[in-house]
Amino acid sequence: ARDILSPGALLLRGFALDAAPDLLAGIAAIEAQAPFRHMVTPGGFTMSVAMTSCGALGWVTDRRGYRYAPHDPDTGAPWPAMPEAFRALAERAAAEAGFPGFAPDTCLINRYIPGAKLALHQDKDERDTGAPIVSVSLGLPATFQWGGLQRGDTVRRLALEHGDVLAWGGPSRLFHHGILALKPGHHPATGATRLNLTFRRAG
Ligand code: MD5
Ligand code: FE
Repeated sequence: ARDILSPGALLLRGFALDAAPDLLAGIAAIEAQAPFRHMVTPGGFTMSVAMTSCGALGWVTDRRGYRYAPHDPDTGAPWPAMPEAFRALAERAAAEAGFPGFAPDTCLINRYIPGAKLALHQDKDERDTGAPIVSVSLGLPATFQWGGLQRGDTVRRLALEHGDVLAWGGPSRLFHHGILALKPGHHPATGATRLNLTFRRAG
């Protein structure tokens, strides 16, 4: 199924189901090189979501701010390469949503345990916001919130499940969004966690 959420924003239910085992194997290999960590925001809060990255760049935050960096600050090593299965899925999803030729240079991997959440925010650390963002949900379901360009715009809620893919581009690219606190549960593919892959063109 293919639902248009707003201009340029598409929900592809189950689009990543076939690729999910390969994606999970890829995450296991990446986390062996670049472990999940809880980063600190510029305001001094430790994030409840654990993160790591692959690709030429990785998203990082610390007291100095949010940015993309070519090296993992925890190890000093370059981020692990983006697996071909990741890149191919993101390109296919973007094309399906009307953004052919998407060439992500980073994939942020978010890991949620029960209670973990991501407050309403905009993704605006990327150099070129003309490129779309592709997001893949794996494991436990979550409630996604999405609003509009303004912080005060009406916020809608959407249940995201294992294998669901969202593509955000065009006028929706800078919409506010967040994830409500994860509810406890068990998923056969990921156990007690939710994993999210976010593909971006950051550099
Ligand atoms: C997640 N991650 O489920 C979400 C999925 C992040 C983040 O938000 O920044 O790591 S990304 C969903 C997204 C991306 C870009 C635009 C919009 C939503 N949007 O306009 O709603 O861990
Ligand atoms: Fe975001």
